[in-house]
Amino acid sequence: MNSQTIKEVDAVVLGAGFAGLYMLHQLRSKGFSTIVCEAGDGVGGVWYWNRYPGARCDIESIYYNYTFSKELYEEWTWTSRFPEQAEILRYLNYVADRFQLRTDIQFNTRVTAAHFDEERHKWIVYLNDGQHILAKYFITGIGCLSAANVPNIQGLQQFSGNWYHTGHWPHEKVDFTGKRVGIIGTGSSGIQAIPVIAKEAEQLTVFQRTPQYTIPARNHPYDENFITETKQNFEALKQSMRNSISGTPFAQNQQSAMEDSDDKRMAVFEEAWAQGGFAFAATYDDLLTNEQSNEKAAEFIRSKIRQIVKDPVVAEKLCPKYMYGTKRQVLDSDYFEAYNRENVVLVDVKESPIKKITETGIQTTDEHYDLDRIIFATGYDGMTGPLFKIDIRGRNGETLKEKWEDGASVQTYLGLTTAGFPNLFMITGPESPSVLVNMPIAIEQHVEWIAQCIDYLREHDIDLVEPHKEAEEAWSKHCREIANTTLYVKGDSWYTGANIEGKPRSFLIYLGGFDYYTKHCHEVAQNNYEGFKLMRLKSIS
Ligand code: NA7
Repeated sequence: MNSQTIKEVDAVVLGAGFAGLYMLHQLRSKGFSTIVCEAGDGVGGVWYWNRYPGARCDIESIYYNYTFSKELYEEWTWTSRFPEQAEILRYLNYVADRFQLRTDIQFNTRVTAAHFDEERHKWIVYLNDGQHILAKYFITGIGCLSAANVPNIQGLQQFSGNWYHTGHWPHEKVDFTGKRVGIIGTGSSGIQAIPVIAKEAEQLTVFQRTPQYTIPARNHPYDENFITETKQNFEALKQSMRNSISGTPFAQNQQSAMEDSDDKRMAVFEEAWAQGGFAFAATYDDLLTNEQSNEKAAEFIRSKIRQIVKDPVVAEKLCPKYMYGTKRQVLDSDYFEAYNRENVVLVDVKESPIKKITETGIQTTDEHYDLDRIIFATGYDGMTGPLFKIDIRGRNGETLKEKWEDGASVQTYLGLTTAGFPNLFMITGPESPSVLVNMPIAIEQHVEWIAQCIDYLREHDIDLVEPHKEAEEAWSKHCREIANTTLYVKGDSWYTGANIEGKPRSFLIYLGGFDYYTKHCHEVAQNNYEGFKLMRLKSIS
């Protein structure tokens, strides 16, 4: 490539979301020169891009934040149980200012490629302006759900109205007043947006391919005493989250759903439903391993949908028939209630598929729907998608995409590194547990491990780190073996890649528990980075 070196640093980090900001803070505090490249013009990552109406986090705010700084935890006060996008974005901006991170973030900078130069033993990180940065370490903090999926539906270019993807929402407010709006997709994003847009739009048509098991979030403002007590309890909270199975302080009930009588189980489900949030998922420990238990949970939620939705035909279309939890659990605020409004129409696109988009709306096999606006809440090419968007090449010019055969045979060691790509680290990479863990807590663990590793390399005069092939084969095998004992692998979701046409099916999340994962990563480090090749340049050349 004809490109100029504009800088040489110890590390280039991709993305200024939760991962990139903390990675920068950690590396800088250890004295490593670091540049964060961020495509947007501000910090926030997923919370910078996802500005659709109703966007909020579905992990409780007092848990969904950094824990590395007690002072930071005490300074910041969340207003409600489930924080809205704008509040999380304010928090991340506060963090960036509080730790003076902006000076080392290069905004409006998209990394197009990163090639490992085997002569210089450096990463050449190519930017969208044609220039490049040289770095010893290349660290991705680009999230697992950042490569938007806009389905290839014939005719989109002809549509005369505006269209949007929830993950690339305009920064200015989109006004739906008096508009006929169509929304495709009923995952977390669609389910959050639908009740909000329904209140504003003249008409909202929901194009549903697969219904969802969604649980009421039961969001509410926090009261002052609760916040004070939580802050006073910071150290215990931090430890319980960092040593937990899911990065939250909740204990999982250790019992099978089949051990309780029907009445008792109903009472347990009712209580969790009333409590809202992820309490439902924690009611029994075998909802995702035992099909009978799973069906009990599924039928409970279906019964709730039938109670809430007044039109029985619509209610039936909204009732999922696949196994509960094999798609990511969704939390909602008055989602099913929205279908009782006169201006909301549900179209089942499995029954009558979308044929094309026309100049004036969406044509299904049965009917044409006149629309002024179309929203794609169609999700993401998860896990591998963001990495494959960048031309990442390791030894012998091999791309990550080639090595992983387009995602059919992903191999990593600890979900953090991969053989053939020295000094590359992935925060929340495939085969790490992070997407099923409270993300900021998972990110802190990854970031601290990577920073300690880099520090160790400097201390021991080591230039390159790369996993042994056998170590990564064993890790990938271990990940798959655990996944295969669960029902997750049977579902069609972004977890398995089934949501993307033509994507090879594979389950790329470590399910052995965040606590075990953390302990294992720690032991690897304690054992002088067991499973890794640690190389000195003088012994290479
Ligand atoms: P999700 O959860 O992947 O949901 C995407 C939705 O879009 C889902 O209902 C899909 O149906 C639907 N979809 C995707 N492609 C199409 C086409 N071609 N036609 C019709 N419908 C389609 O993405 P979200 O953005 O909602 O949530 C992502 C994550 O963000 C979520 O898991 C949380 O972690 C937060 P399908 O189910 O594939 O049949």
